[in-house]
Amino acid sequence: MAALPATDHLRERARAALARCGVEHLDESAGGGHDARTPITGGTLFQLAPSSAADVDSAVSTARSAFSDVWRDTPAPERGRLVRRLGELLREHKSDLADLVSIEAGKIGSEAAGEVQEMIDICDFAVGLSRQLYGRTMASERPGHRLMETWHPLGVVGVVTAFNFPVAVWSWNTAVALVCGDTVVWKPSELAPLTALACHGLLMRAAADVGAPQEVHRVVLGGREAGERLVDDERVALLSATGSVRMGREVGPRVAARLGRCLLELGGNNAAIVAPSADMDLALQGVAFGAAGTAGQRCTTQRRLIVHEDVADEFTERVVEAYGKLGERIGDPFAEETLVGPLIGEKAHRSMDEALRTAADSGGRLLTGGTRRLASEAPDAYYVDPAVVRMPRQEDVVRRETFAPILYVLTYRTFEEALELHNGVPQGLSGSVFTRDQREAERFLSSAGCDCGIANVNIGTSGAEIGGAFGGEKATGGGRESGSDSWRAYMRRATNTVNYSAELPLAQGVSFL
Ligand code: UN1
Repeated sequence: MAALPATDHLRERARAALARCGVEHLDESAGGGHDARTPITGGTLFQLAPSSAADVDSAVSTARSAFSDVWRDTPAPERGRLVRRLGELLREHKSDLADLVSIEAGKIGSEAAGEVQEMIDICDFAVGLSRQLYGRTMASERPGHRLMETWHPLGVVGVVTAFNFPVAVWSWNTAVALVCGDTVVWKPSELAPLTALACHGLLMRAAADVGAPQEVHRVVLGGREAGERLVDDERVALLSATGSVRMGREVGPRVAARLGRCLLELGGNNAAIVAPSADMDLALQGVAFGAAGTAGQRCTTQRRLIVHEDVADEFTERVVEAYGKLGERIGDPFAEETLVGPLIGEKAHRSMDEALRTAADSGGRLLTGGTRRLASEAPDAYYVDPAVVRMPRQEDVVRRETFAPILYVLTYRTFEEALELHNGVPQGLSGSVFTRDQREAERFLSSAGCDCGIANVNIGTSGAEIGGAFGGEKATGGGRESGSDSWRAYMRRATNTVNYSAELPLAQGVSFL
């Protein structure tokens, strides 16, 4: 592995990018603070002061007042101007934000830039949406009556995000919530506070530029406690949380207990089926990016390959060969040739190791990868060769999501068997089939086919566009964010009946008085 950049260099690069995004001053704590680290070297960049309970409360109060005093009554197209300005600033600062994403999440340059592009795209989408928050008008059963639905802002939206898409997922929620008339309190991952401060800085600049109140958005930093305060705060009308299934199982019931709304985007355990008729070159590209891209740290990462037994040996060999080539391109995400950056940290590496051991104990055969590349100058950085493991059956370890680059290979004989394996996991985020057989493709997309929120044909499991609704079923939590009509989750619906006649007929023909 080529030499890694020094932590000092990354710190200065981060500082410069932050300053350009309007964050001149970091609230650094002299000890006892929370480390902002980079997985590139495993080194500490800054020590930041976490938000106290009082800070979280005051962020919610501020956002709540901005909501009720100004924002909910600001016309939606006017609210769209704020998001349009944010989109412009994101374009201007694309490389600054991409640098920060690489530094904090370890993404390679093109993926970091892609993540920022995803933010720009959702801003464009949300600006259009600001003139399209349509309600329906229905035919009333009564003469001289109008029946319709109107949509109204909800209130404060609490946004809790994960390290792996530190900025895109925030933007899906925030761009849409802001045009819907909500205000936002964001708790980013503890592992990615710097990207959050930069986004907040740009949004504050956008607000100043268009004359919108800056209080529409607040950031709180910290770990579990800060998140819990948002979860339990009755003033948070919608809690949108991205993270593990375990986190969702805690958050969901707590928000439900106060009858709040929840939007959950939890773990995936995504599979691609490769049928004998597939275009194998295309399938190989889709599988390599889906399984090894982002070092296996997307919710949409492909974790299982379900390949027909007639083509299993040949296709798996090609995957292993492709992984061999990737092996020469693991390392510093800022280096042009790198395709696989670091794991986020020691814990991720430990889970990967444990999963590989459990898989081996369950009859799995490691075909490639799994070894750590130790960089002598950065003993706390975790670079690994993406792994491929052939499994005799879909054992428990395969049914769990391990947030690391492990691809389990399973084989099938009939398409029904493939579907059964595909759906035979607790999670339901994304799935795909590579086939040239139209019947298989349609069957996969049918009601009895893939049971995920995202189902693709001849495209891998990851890399969704923002225009569609993003999210999954079963243990993935059921939430939908980003495009299509996901905006409805951020608004409340009122059904209105207006009587413009001189009579008062009752519905269902009821008579009274
Ligand atoms: C995530 O991993 O939480 O579809 C989000 C994708 C990206 C978003 C992933 N557009 O892979």
